[in-house]
Amino acid sequence: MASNLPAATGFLAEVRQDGGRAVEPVFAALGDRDRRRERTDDQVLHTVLVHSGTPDGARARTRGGTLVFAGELYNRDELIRLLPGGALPGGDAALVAALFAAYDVHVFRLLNGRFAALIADSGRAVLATDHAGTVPLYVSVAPGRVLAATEAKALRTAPRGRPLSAPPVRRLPGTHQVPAGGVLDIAVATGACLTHRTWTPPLARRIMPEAEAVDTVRRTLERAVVSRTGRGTPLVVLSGGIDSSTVAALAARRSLPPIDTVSMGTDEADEFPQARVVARHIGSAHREVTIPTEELLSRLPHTVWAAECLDPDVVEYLLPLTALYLRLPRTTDGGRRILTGYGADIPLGGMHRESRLPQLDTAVCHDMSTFDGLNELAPNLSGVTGHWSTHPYWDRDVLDVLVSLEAGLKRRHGRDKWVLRAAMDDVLPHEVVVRPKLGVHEGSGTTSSFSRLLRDAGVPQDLVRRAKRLVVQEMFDHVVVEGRHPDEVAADAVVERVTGRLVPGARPVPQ
Ligand code: IOT
Ligand code: MG
Repeated sequence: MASNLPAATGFLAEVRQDGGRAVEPVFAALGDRDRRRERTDDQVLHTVLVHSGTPDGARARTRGGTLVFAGELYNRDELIRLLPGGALPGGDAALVAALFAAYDVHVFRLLNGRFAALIADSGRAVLATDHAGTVPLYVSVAPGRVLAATEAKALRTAPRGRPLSAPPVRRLPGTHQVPAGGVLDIAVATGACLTHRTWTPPLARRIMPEAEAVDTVRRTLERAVVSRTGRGTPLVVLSGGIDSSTVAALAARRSLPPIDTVSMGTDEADEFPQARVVARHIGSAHREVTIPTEELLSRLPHTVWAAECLDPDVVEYLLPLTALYLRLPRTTDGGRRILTGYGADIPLGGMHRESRLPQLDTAVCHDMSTFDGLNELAPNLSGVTGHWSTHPYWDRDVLDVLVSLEAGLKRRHGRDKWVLRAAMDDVLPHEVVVRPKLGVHEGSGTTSSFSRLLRDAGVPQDLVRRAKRLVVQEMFDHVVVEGRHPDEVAADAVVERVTGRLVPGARPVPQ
């Protein structure tokens, strides 16, 4: 059901005063392409939207121009109340455009959503991401020309842009990533750029009685799940751990027909029994997908292609999910709306098997100040098969609550993520509520099989981490910088080259 997805899931937009030829973009995101060229004031706006049937909802007129919007909003009701007479504009793009007339760039401080946006208006190009930059946005700027796209590879053939005070993209000189919770307000004629921050992770911690904390987490999460389920039957990617089981259970409570759940495993490891307990409990229509390890590892280039991520740890988290999404082809009904439990461990310190509170909060502070640019929440992971994924734990309100709870509510009574577990005590089976964390990279054997691939190629154990980083970098160069399709990039050939560079004379270990 196309109408159940956002009007657009990606775009390229080119604002120019100098004429010139439009850039022909490549995207990992699957979908129809809608191209348009329009003249606004003294500039030309050329856009390519990635969509699944209703691209008009992703464009809206502003007073002096046009807004393009990829993604969706989760606080429409609140936002509509801000309009004169509570007028109800059509889609999310129209709502943001109407609010831009009243608030200008500060409209982006009001939004709780998952989006990237560009407004070409009266000689300005305004670029914005949601609070957490969950839909990545890249930009290249020169006097008289602003190019922006939701994938860096779409800008690979752009003429070189000028330096900006935003993070540069590896080996694409002049291309930058718009920061999470960032707005760039660019004067097109000169390329001068003003940066605003619309969100920053809370630094202070809130002290609350247990019951109040538990209740706040439950209510905020419920709202985040409900605003993401859409009209059709949602699909939840379910590991059976507390994070995704919570999302599935809350989605199931709001849905009359059974929701769909799917679990992936490999021929080496799975968490199928754990996920089955949850699926049975909530009455979901559940599927299990077993992916051979060889197939899993062959999806490394696809993962880097979709996420445009250079961090080898994050690529290991995303690889099993990408391999799963590639096993869920889009049907004639269109792409699915997929909910995940991704990201819960970041504000709750769930990755840190550590009971001391200072260490826990140090980890939370570190992770909340380093997530930007990793693209681990990027919609393109499921977008490669035309699906739209969304992550309730990184809802702006949920994140504000979870990050700001004092560490003693996150680790309590000997349990990690205590406040979340306690919030779900009456909804999930006890064994699920108390199940210790197993990361997707562990539960699917991804970390160990990627390490083994390198060791078998001749990389000594102490160089495996370094080799993983180099493999991911080389894949990035092929599928982002050179714009190659990941099917043309053989993971084992890359591994062989990296091994050769790292360990000259290495001989593959006989199998
Ligand atoms: P993990 O929490 O295991 O998995 C993330 C999500 O992927 C789950 O909530 C679930 O929706 C889905 N998932 C996991 N395993 C399966 C499976 N077998 N079948 C189907 N769906 C599955 C890593 C991690 O442990 O993922 N992600 C962490 C931390 C990220 C660290 N990043 C950072 N510091 N910037 C997370 O918070 O999700
Ligand atoms: Mg998790």
